[in-house]
Amino acid sequence: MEILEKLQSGERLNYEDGVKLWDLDLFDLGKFAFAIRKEKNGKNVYFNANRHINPSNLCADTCKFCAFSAHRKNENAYTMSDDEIMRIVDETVARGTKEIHIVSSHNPFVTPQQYLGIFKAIKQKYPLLHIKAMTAAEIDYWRRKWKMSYEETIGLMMQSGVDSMPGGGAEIFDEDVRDKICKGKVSSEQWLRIHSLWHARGRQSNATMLFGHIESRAHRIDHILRIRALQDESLSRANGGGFNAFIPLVYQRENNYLDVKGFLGSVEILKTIAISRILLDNVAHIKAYWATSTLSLALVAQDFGADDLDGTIENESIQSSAGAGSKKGQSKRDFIDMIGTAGFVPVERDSLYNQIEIYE
Ligand code: V47
Repeated sequence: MEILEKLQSGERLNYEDGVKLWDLDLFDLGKFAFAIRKEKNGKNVYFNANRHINPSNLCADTCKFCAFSAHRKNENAYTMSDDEIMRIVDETVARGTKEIHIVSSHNPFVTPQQYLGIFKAIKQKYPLLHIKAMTAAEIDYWRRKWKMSYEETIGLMMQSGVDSMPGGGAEIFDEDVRDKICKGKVSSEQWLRIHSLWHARGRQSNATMLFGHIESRAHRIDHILRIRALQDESLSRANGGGFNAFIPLVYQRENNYLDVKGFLGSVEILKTIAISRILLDNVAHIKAYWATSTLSLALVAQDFGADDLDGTIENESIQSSAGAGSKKGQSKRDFIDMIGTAGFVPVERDSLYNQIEIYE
């Protein structure tokens, strides 16, 4: 089989090759993906001590897959005060959290100055705490709502203490699917441009892909290859900017308007992770995000190309609103024990993949 020969030779695969990868069985894909994972990350399984904060769910946009957002007339709509946010940060820092991951809705009643003020206050109080905040979707919302250019917003984020950007808002880049699932939100081209501008400033970010809804397998290949193309461009600047990790997010089907009946099984999820590892030769890390895959499968995924589990999270609202079991996070102890039992080396990392502690 020609595709097997190409995999054996290690040559870069194109779109047609990528589509053909689906014909291989899980163990063939796993074998090649694991070899790449081993070369890039050995037997390390990375995780970090992080805390998700979602300051508001009141959203001007209506993405069909989202169970988290609420209209202003919804009795469950909430917006946290600055004091509430700081209280969460104080508590979590006292527990040893190293990264705060702040993603909010597109709330028309919170000004950019207010939102940026929170980052500034956190950074002032905790200069060593890593702030991962502002998805490309939020940055584009500020363009639509507050007429701010991407460059302006990125400059203000940097001045306010944002260290890296999360990978949210990418969904699926195919324009037809995007029109059906999140019409009006940041376009694929805009999402990629925003990350490119952030990388051009020497900064790092992540890239996600929401899969298992109405997209096809070929759409996933197209998505992954658009990430790879941008990463080529970003790495060619050699200024430290680029994607740290690719994160395939398994679609959760409860409480939303997409009306997807079936649920992806473990084999399709593992194949997607393995194919991501094989195609993304220029992205160092593949995150099996336990919140959407379950921790058990995220551990198995380490044998199929992934090398990271994300973090302890502590409290998660976006995916758990749609059915994921991530509301309360995971303990570091469980991560360490389970990674060890799976035959891997647990490595606590910081947000940029510097190793903090190796638990051997
Ligand atoms: O972009 C929304 C997704 C994302 C659902 O950068 C859903 O380290 C599944 O991007 N089922 C936001 N997913 C979260 C995100 C993220 C998460 C963890 C780590 C990082 C990182 C980024 O949540 C959105 C959207 O794709 N999402 N609804 C759902 N029903």
